[in-house]
Amino acid sequence: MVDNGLVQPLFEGSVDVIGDIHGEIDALRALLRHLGYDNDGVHPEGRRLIFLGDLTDRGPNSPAVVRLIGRLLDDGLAQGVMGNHDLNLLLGEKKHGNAWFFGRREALDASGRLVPQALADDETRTLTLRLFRRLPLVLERDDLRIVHACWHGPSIEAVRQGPEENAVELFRRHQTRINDELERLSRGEVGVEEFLVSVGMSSDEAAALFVCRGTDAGAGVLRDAMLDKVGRGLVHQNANPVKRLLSGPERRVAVPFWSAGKHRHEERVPWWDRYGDKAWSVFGHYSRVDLPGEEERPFDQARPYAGLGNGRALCIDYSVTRRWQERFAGGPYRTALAALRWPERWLYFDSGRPVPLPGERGV
Ligand SMILES: [Mn+2]
Repeated sequence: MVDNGLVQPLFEGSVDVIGDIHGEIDALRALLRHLGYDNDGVHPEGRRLIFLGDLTDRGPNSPAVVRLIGRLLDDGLAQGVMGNHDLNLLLGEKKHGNAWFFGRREALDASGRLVPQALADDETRTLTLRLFRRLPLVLERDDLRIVHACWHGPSIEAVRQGPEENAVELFRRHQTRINDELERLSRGEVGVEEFLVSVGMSSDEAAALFVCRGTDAGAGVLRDAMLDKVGRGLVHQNANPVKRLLSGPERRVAVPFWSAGKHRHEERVPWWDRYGDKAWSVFGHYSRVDLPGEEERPFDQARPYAGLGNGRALCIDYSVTRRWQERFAGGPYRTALAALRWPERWLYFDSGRPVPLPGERGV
């Protein structure tokens, strides 16, 4: 097998895993200080840093985050995985929150207020893309697994086996392949069963993702559900291994809802409910903190620091991606940038408050 570098071994020894940063450089610096790292990212006990991806966008200073993390990687003091925001910039896609990269200021909500942000120049763009190209999709060792959004064995195997040397080529190959298969399905050249084999999905899984719950999912219903606009998007979301790892599985909802500026016909699947492995999986991506007026997130707000599912799937994204909103409102901050101290199993926050994981050592 060719080693494409997209699944890499995680550092041995003691590490601190840091969630999605989204350009919040002050929160990152404060968190590193609380964790005991000096300004060069050196820890007196030789601990090292792991970043969960989504390093930039929305926050005030993405260029500073890129420079700091690039230096830590150069010095062998940190590793990181790619997030969906990082991939979008590698793909050259303009998305909500990443106008800074293209040198433009941006209003992130309906108020029309421009978010104060450092904008990229050519040098920053080069540094940013160079940093993102270095990031694998997965880091792993026996006791600990690191991915941006979703640990999914079959997708990780597909990534491992890809002959591509980078995530963008791998992503595009699967995108083209899935489009071709969807065309063949729509022209009747393949049946539903054959199509599902080609995209690596069981019919039970496909029915659960593509057909609204409570609807009888016969083959004809399933076929139609994969061929309308929402369905095609969901096939890409769930069957492209790069998308699945970086933004997680999604399913169709019966009633569309309004979120982040558009009507959504799909919702995120809490994949951790079925996570049964012994190794811990640590990820970010899913904001755990609700701001006032937001739709409810799929987390038990009464147990904000608990592992999910069997307790060994741990999301450490405490919504610092929404801090720009809190800044407009004048604070205080309910969102946080968090780190998981491993193997000690304590959470640290940019506010300086450490919390032991419930039900684990130290409680
Ligand atoms: Mn994300």
